[in-house]
Amino acid sequence: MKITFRWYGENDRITLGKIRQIPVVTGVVTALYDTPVGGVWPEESIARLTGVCRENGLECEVVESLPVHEDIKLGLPSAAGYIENYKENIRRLGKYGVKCVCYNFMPVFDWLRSDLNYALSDGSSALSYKRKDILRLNPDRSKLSLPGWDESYTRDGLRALLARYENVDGERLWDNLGAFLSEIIPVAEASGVKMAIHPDDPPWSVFGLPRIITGAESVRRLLRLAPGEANGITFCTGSFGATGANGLLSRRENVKRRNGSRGGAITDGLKEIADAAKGRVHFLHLRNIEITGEHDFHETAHPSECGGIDMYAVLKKLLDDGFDGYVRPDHGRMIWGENGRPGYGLFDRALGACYIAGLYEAYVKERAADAGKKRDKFGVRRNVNKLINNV
Ligand code: DNO
Repeated sequence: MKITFRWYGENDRITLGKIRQIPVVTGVVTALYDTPVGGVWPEESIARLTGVCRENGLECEVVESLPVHEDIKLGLPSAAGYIENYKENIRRLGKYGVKCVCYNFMPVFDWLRSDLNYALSDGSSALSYKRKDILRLNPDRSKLSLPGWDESYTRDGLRALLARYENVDGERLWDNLGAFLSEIIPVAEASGVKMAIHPDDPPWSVFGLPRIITGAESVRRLLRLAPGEANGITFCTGSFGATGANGLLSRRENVKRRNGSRGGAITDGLKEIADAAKGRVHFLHLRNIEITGEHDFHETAHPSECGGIDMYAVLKKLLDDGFDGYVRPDHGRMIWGENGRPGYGLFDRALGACYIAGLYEAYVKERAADAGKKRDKFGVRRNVNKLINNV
């Protein structure tokens, strides 16, 4: 498992020099931000991007995100050309050493929150989602500028796009995803690139648009759409966890359970997703959240005690199942007066990276100790028997 950190390219205030000083991080997760969605990423830009990371002592093996053009999600005739471009991007990225590509299939919007500065009791702030505040927004009319959105939409452009989705329900979206995957997965396989779809965030329909990557059943269906190891997922704890349907516990219940006789436990819902995705989790986003109501939650610091997700239990389950991909601390809070890109400040994410490294070290050492014990129990005895028999 490799611990990585998201970097927004050369305009990111958080420089590679700073990221490099986070003791456990070996690589960055990045993208090109100046090519319009649907275009082909210039090879010189990819070479420069991966080169500058390496010069700074960091690997550049994960691209997040390689956005999917809306025409592909809509299944329009123009999708064919955009799919060709997408394939070319995968080939080019593979050529420059990228091994994992994170993307999503959410119509129009990427992740969505109602408040980017939700105050936590310790004086820090985090991202939050309140259903009633979202329902009050009309993306068509209100002046919304959220970081998950493509800022290049004009109000009219957005209105026209939303209108196009009126004919696209969940099933149509699945068909369009299937058509996309059957084209790109073979190219990814041939290019040594693993495709890791990001779950919908939050995992329910917003503004009447369908959202389909929401839980275990969706993962099973996704994997059926295209054979091949390259067809996999980003296991995002905060996205999958945001719905009670995936069995997230409240923080209080979670702490009780951890302190109880059974010790840390992965919830049944997250376990089912992990089981469904076994062998196909290529990327892991560790983010903790607290559910405060039906379709209401806010993000928290990464450690298990701070939110509803038992991070150790999730990581252990994935590692026990053979996960050996990339992990990154996902959204952090704003702490120590930092004023940065929502969810993507330096300080709290750096704390998150070290926390993940701590969990991982404990896991690896526990495993080694267990293996040692087993050796003593069987290996040593067998050797002794052999010695005795030889005498
Ligand atoms: C949020 C991220 C997502 C993710 C995209 C991948 O912070 O996890 O925006 O990058 O959905 O396509």
